[in-house]
Amino acid sequence: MEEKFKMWKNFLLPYKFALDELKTKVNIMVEETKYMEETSLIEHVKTRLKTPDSIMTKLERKGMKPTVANASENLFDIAGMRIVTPFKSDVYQLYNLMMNRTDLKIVEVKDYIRFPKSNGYQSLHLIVKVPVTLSKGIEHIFVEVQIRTLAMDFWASLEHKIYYKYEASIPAYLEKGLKEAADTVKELDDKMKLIHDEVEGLHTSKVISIHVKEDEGGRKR
Ligand code: 0O2
Repeated sequence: MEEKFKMWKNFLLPYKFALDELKTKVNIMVEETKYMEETSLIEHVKTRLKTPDSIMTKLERKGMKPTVANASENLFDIAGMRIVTPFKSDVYQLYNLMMNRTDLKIVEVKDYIRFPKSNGYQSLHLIVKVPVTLSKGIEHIFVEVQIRTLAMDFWASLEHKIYYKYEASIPAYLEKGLKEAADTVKELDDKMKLIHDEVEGLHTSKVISIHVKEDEGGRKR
């Protein structure tokens, strides 16, 4: 038993390092954007490693033997990162920044924002290959990255709770409520972005109007 525990712990170590590496890269992208555009692309970032138990359960669900080799070859969400952004445009800006990096390789994209799931779930899912330098050499580790807005995240957390409470068979009236809430999330995201852009625009015109007054030497006062 002890031996098995050690084997899984050893297997999971590079996945933890991949999350550490990716966190640093995301921080750099966010800090740089903050410096250049005076805007913050993220609200918060969370990471998680699947436990050996949940890895084994997932492999068995997929009809595979719960071995380390099968996990390594067939599971791409052992390491997971969730990035929560203020606005939908930030999701795609982050995606572009990640795509343009030579030290990351995006191998799969599932855009549940453009194409939401039938229950209303929205999020951008990426499988990213992250290089990790170990004493034995470089390993490329898969990390599942979910990027979504605060509003999408709020919806997904509630849906997740309901899904587990009802063991995947959610009553129809709750399903309908969740679908309606998902539509509201979409509207809210669009409206908040409009208001935000409006405020940014107002801010700019205010600065211009002060500048004009100064240029006119106060004649119109
Ligand atoms: P956890 O505990 O969050 O990790 P896969 O199951 O990965 O082989 P799938 O289902 O095609 O294949 O993957 P997909 O669509 O990329 O979704 C994987 C993860 O996205 C899920 O992981 C959830 O975290 C999230 N997700 C997907 N659909 C929904 C949804 O309808 N509602 C919510 N709340 N989250 C969703 P896990 O492993 O299910 O759970």
